[in-house]
Amino acid sequence: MTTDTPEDAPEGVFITFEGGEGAGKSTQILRLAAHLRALTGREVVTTREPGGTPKAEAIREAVLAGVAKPYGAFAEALMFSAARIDHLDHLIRPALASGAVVLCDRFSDSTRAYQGAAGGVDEAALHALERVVVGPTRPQLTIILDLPPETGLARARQRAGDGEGADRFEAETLDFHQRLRVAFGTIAAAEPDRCVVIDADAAPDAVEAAIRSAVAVRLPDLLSGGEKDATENAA
Ligand code: Z5A
Repeated sequence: MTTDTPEDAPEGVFITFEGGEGAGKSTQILRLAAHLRALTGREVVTTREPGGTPKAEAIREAVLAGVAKPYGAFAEALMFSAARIDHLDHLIRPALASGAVVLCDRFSDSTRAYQGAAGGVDEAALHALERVVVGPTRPQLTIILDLPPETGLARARQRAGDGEGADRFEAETLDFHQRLRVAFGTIAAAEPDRCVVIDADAAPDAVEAAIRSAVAVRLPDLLSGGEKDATENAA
């Protein structure tokens, strides 16, 4: 498969969303996608990890049901990586090659945080795995939605309703979720050019405005084709 951008297409843009449970990633991805479509006229693809392709969605179902848990966090990292390989090959890279904007709900930072910092897998091993799996297909921008884990877990529980049980990771201890929050903060501090941390403990409209502003500042070329007024409103 070729990854060359066709001559008449703009370069693809890869943006990932990260954060703890119930941080508002899905909500905000849909809002940003609508905004970017209206403002730029570009094709905007929304997707998620684990998942995004039929094979990766099958892995998602298994891993979130806890199938790999008895084998340990490194085995889970391998499952997420297997899903990511299919997702990259069959959705993300082709979309970027065609010039689309790809908005992805979680990506390799989630492996670093969940299986690494919170799950105890050796950082160097995960780094090597990420290098092999992701290669050069790295996000230009990563939006980290930050909020206290208690708030995010309460949101996730409320959404699920009383009838549904927690999935493999929602069922982890509060301490695990606190380590996740620290881990995402550490990733942002280590890669400030790629990452921006947004306060997600605010009303959805306020979070949306902060995200639009960050995109306008960090990816000015993405918006340069859009109307000036709309860009100013977003900032
Ligand atoms: N995982 C991993 O361990 N390693 C990896 O490499 C990868 C993933 C890629 C995926 O599950 C799990 O896989 C995840 C990490 C692990 N852990 N878990 N569980 P998932 O996709 O089902 O879960 P999630 O990524 O945490 O998504 P989520 O729980 O759906 O949260 P969200 O997308 O960030 O939030 P939301 O759906 O937009 O909002 C949640 C609820 O809050 C909903 O009712 C909204 O209406 C509400 N909401 C949203 N924003 C607000 C604000 N601002 N105020 C109030 N209420 C709000």
